[in-house]
Amino acid sequence: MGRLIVVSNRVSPPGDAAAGTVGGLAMAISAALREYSGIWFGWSGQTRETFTGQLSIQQADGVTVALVDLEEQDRQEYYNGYANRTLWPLFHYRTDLVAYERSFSEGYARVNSRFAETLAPLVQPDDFIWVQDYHLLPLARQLRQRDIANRIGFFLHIPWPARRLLTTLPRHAQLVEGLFDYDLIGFQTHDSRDAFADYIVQAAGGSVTEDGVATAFGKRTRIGAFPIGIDAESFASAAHSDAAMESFQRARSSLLGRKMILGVDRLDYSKGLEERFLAYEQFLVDHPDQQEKVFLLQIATPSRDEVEAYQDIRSRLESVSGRINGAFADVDWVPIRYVNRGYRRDVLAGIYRAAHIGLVTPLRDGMNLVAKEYVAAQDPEDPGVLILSELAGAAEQMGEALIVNPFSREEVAEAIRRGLEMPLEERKARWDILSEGVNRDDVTAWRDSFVAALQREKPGQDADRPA
Ligand code: GDG
Repeated sequence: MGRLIVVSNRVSPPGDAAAGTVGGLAMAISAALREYSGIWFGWSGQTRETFTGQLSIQQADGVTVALVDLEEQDRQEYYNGYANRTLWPLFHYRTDLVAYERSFSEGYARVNSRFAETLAPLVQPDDFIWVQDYHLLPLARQLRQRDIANRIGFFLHIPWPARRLLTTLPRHAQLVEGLFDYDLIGFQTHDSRDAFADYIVQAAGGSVTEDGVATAFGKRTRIGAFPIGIDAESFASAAHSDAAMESFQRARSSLLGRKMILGVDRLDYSKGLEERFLAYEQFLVDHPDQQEKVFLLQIATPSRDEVEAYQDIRSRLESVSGRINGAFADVDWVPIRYVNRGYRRDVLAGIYRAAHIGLVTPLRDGMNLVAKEYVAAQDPEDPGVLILSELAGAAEQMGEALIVNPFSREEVAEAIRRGLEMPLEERKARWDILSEGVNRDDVTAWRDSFVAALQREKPGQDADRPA
């Protein structure tokens, strides 16, 4: 079998993952590359005056990392522009935040072409290529134009939007047609897969078979749901590390008999943080006897802060949490501890374990790995309760959580009450099932099922063959 070449916008070398400072996607990719000796290709995060296509190559843990610098205009138009101001809000159902600027789509096309131009000379005939996420939807097309006939798969980490939303995007058909140059397109959920199929049938006049062969634009590809998981084994060992024990003790001793509700998110409007704060406020109003007996610890790590919508949500959250704290706090109790910093992975695992409730209420989310990490970190003899949004991809797999509509303050407030009162026996019964799923459907299962499905496809042929 050939090498695996993973392509993603940003690259986190395995060394960083071991240091415990990277997010869910990076952990997943490191795990995939540990298995197959391969190359991880992506943007260095650096810019220079003019694009040279020069690669910086490093070796780490059997993985070759190949990084390319972009131009400042690329960062603005491709990364801050089309990726994070057009596609991200649209695919998360925030049409009110979508910016359609011609320079953004030009920058997006340019960077995908630059990625292909730089990557193509590295590709050997037996390699298979796995492209990650919404930054690189047109990359296969760009590679095919450079005569790369290898198997190429694509995995979308975020939701695929409903047809009526996608059709608001200028040149949506061109974007979707480009995807047919992949041999396999993976989604997080059946829901996303079905939304894609609906577009193919209703908007593109194509067809999709039961087993996922999609035909349209005179081409065919295969689609499927491949729900991503966490690296359950390494997370379990992080949860038993000295650092985790220490952060667990520190969090628990700060409780003073109170119960802790925990949120952990990138600071992003898709995560529903404002709605979460308001639902928690509703809980305090509905249950005055619970005031001073609980608190909400919200860890929100700043993200994409060059984009205005992210600056806005940050200041809104400061103001809403400040208002709630001002209204409810007492000399020795603050209802919301709102923290804008990141923690090491092992420290985070200890904090998860100390929380009586994991509150995961995104308004839209491809999967949501925090829900899975929260489950993985619990004490089996005294597990906490997961409250999970029905609009997170994870809800398709985690039906034993308390599933809520994140837009309903009443529902979330009621789930908090239920979670706080849930008897040990019920907590254990729910957790047993959740934990089994998190361990079984982990990142290894995700990687293996995607790679196996990609290898079943004939390299580069299905996409070219007339339908
Ligand atoms: C995208 C999709 C999909 C957060 N704070 C800290 C920290 N984190 C880690 C969490 C978790 C990861 O970041 C976040 O993953 P999510 O899945 O929740 O969300 P996105 O970043 O939006 O990821 C999402 C994912 O891709 C994978 O496909 O599930 O739907 O949007 O792992 O633990 N990690 C550390 N310190 C922090 O303070 N170390």
